[in-house]
Amino acid sequence: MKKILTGLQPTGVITLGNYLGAIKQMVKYQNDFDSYIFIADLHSITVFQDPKTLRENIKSLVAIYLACGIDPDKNTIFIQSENEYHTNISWLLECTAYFGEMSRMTQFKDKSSKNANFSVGLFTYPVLMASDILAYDADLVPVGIDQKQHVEIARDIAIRFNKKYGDTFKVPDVMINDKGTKIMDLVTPTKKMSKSSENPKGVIRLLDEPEVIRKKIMSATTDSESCIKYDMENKPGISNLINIYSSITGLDKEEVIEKFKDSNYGNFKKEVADVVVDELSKIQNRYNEIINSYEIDKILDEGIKKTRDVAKAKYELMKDRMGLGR
Ligand code: AQP
Repeated sequence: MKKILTGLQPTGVITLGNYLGAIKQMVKYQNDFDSYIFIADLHSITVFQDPKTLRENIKSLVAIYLACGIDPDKNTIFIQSENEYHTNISWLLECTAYFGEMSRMTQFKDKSSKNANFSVGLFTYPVLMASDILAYDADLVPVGIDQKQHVEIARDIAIRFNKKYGDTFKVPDVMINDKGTKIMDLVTPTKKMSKSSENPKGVIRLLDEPEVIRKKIMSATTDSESCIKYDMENKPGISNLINIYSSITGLDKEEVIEKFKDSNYGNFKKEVADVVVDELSKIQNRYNEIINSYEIDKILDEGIKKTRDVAKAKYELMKDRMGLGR
């Protein structure tokens, strides 16, 4: 059975973008793959996280996975920092990765430009991500299109390592959601919707109250035309709402446009709000049932037990291939 693996950072309550870009795919494919999903807490500390909030976010993210439909019987769920072999592997891979290729990563360029004192971890983040993927010989990595570049670098690192030291890693493929959609910020639709965005009005969080979600969608930035047309360059706001509607309902963009061709922006936004609220309310109800359950620890204990042995074996193989130790 082929393996898929993905991880999300507990940098805040996850967004509609994270859900549609990554989690929904994991749910869709969990019957057909050996699926691994983790909490990328080591990645999250590449920018400062308040320790108390981080710990709360970690637990909340596990509950969100489960509430979204990630089935613990079909997925291995674990916390990245509990498996020390990810960082061990990462160092060995760092020594085969190039400064030039890391410097070209768009996420690094974006995040480092916001702060003069960014961490070295922010720069080497893609190598840790490569370790997460390569440790388990994942065949496919379901991510939003914004993370495609990082999976490509993991491929390059794997190919280079295999060439230098002999066959050690499976070369993974990226798996972008059917619609290949990047969900954009509702206020500034030229920028992606992000957990760590400064303006909360542009971001729909999975645990936002229905009324808050409605308000954010109704006030989403659009344009002065009054025609529902897909044009990401000239009509990014309306195009983003088309993408959201399409990703939630499963309709193609063309079908969405046809359905709303006679609607004005107000009516269209209301319909978008309805489908988002409907989908997220179900998740929220399940979340409230799960968040205080003892099951969470049990699931995480099982996850770490399974993944530590797998990652350790890969680390030992790498050390052997590289001539490390005795
Ligand atoms: N706007 C988006 N549209 C589609 N997919 C998205 N993803 C993130 N934003 C969008 C996908 O969600 C997964 C989560 O990735 P992450 O938590 O490791 O970090 P990220 O990509 O950096 O997500 P954020 O929300 O922007 O977090 P912060 O603000 O902390 O940097 C990935 O699969 C990503 O593609």
